[in-house]
Amino acid sequence: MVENFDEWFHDILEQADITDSRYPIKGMAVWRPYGFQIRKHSMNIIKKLLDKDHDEVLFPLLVPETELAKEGIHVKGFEDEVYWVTKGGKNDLNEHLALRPTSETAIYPMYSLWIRTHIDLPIKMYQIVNTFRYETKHTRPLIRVREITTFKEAHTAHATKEESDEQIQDFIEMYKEFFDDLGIPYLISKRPEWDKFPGSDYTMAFDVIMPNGKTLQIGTIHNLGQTFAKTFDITFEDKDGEHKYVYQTCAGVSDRVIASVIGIHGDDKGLRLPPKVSPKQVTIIPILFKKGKEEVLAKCGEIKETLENAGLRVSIDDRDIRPGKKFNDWELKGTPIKLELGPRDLQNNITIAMRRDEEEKIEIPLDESLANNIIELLDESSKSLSAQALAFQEEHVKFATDLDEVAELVESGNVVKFLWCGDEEVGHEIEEKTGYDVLGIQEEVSEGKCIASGKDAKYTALIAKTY
Ligand code: PR8
Repeated sequence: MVENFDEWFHDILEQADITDSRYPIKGMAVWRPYGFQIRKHSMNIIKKLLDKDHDEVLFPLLVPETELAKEGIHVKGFEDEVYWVTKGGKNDLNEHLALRPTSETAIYPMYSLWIRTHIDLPIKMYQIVNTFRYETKHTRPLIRVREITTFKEAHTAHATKEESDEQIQDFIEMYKEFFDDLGIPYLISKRPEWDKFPGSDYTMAFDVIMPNGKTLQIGTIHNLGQTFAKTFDITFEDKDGEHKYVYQTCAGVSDRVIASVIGIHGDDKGLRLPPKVSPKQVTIIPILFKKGKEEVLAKCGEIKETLENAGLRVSIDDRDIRPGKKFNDWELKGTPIKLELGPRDLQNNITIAMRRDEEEKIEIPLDESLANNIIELLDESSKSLSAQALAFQEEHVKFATDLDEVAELVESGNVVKFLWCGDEEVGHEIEEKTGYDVLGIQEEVSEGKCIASGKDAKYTALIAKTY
């Protein structure tokens, strides 16, 4: 799988019924029922986190050209990626309408109308919508798509710069909680100047290391300063009676989160889903013979009901096919726990549990402790997936002291930490010489020399092959 991760990833999406890329538009795929469920459960986690202090809203998909064009730096960043609606039926439209590549230019003109005084602040809103980007780099399902079907975008406005910086920290904590729930480890860094969000003051990013060593940016948080406030005239009357521009932030995650769940936890047999997002957490597989068939199925039904009453998502695979085939299918689909029940188990009043994350078979008594035992197994399985993923990340971040060593380590599947003076030209030089991307800076340092310029180092930074 590691040797050929891209192929594995492509195949598993089709085999496990996640998406179907045969839809006849490049970069746009269909969510199939199993994938849709994973997507739904993942979205529910982030929604729950946002609902604590954000309001959910829904803006139109189309953005007038005049609004999109208003913020010069922003539009420059997106101009090659925008899809345009230019006709309504047979009529040419007077004003071209953009399919939102992201919604700053749709939302902020409305913020300008809604925000009047300091009492209206802070304003914190989010929406989960589809956005469109005419990506010119190689498209890949979930990873780089042209219709981002699951774009969670949060947009906040504050009275002071300090509050906006605090909001960035709040988003970082929120994303940590989100990714922790999915068992996804991450590297957080501040993007270099040349890679920050168009129009922002600074960008904080979450990257994950995929099994082939390439990193995937799975979430970004941007401090927009007052740039958009000035463009869209978003002002408020402060306590002192003065009219001031707001400070803004925005933060986004996308379908890529699902890609990372699939890629990071999967193995040669298929998916290994964290219980929190798995469509079913327990799949019961009856072992049926002619004799005793009814009793076994009846007991499976009872188990299902008991577990569902305990809040779990459970299914019985009663298809008329060999049990071996069912086991393989559910290994492929990554159900966290399989429960096997045959006539002999029924006699002994037990069921055999198998966790997807390990080979061992465990006998579970069919008594009042059943639900608790299963919940405990799910919990262990969730922790073990997280621990394995974290161990992988820890093994794959290495420190290098010269550019040759950087190349050696990146080529063998690592992300590399190095000392950097922080100068932009030196950063570009490092990227040009190595052919990799500087992800961003992590900590400030007071000792050591820059890997490329030999000047005093200011930061530790990360460099990697990226998606
Ligand atoms: C913003 N505005 O837009 P961002 N396919 C899949 N995922 C993608 C793609 C793509 N083509 N492009 C980006 N992403 C801000 C924040 C509102 C919200 C994912 O930020 O352009 C990446 O994981 O950085 C990225 O981190 C996230 O969307 C947000 O996009």
